[in-house]
Amino acid sequence: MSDRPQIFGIPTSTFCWTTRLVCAEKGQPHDFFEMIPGGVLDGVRHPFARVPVLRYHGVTVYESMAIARFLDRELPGAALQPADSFALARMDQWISATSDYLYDTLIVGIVGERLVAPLDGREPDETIVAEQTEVMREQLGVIDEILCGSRYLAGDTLTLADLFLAPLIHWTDKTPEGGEALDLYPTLRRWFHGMAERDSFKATIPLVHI
Ligand SMILES: N[C@@H](CCC(=O)N[C@@H](CS)C(=O)NCC(=O)O)C(=O)O
Repeated sequence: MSDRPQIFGIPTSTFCWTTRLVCAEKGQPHDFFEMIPGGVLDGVRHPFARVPVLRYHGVTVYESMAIARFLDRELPGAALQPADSFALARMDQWISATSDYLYDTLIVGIVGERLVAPLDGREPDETIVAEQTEVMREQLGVIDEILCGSRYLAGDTLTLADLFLAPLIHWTDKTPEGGEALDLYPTLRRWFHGMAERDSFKATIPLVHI
């Protein structure tokens, strides 16, 4: 039985990437196995046909927030969850907002139409792109305002919340609409630049060129 965290999923998935970032931030090696949503690999499956799934010491955990929190507690290395209850609530708040609202807009709406649709052999739906661009600008503005007041999303220390958001911004920046929207918010851009410069980010960045 492996004593390293084993993560099953797809490299481009932001949720999978976050769980890998947690391992890298803790300075702990992990093994990544490509498994499509709905797949079964080496006995590992997600009962709701999603990814990622973590297997560690023979136990499986799914849902990226559960995985991220578990890995942070379980692995040695600097804590990625604040001890202070208010800061912890802020972290949870931004993980939730990122995984729900921002994911729907940036990844499903913008990246899904601009980057994924052509790979699937279909034309981007320009109505969706136009609608979601408006929403994206508003949402990124909210994040920018937060980052004007603190270095990271939940205060002046890096937390899991930053590791949930950074992969979304990476893919968004690869679209024309996303790049333009990010240019409106220099503080958010600066935060992302800092995230992209981290060793953890460089070690886990998906090796695909879109
Ligand atoms: N709430 C889940 C969401 C995971 C999720 O939606 N993963 C995507 C990949 S980024 C997926 O498996 N999509 C497959 C589908 O929607 O059928 C988590 O946080 O792990």
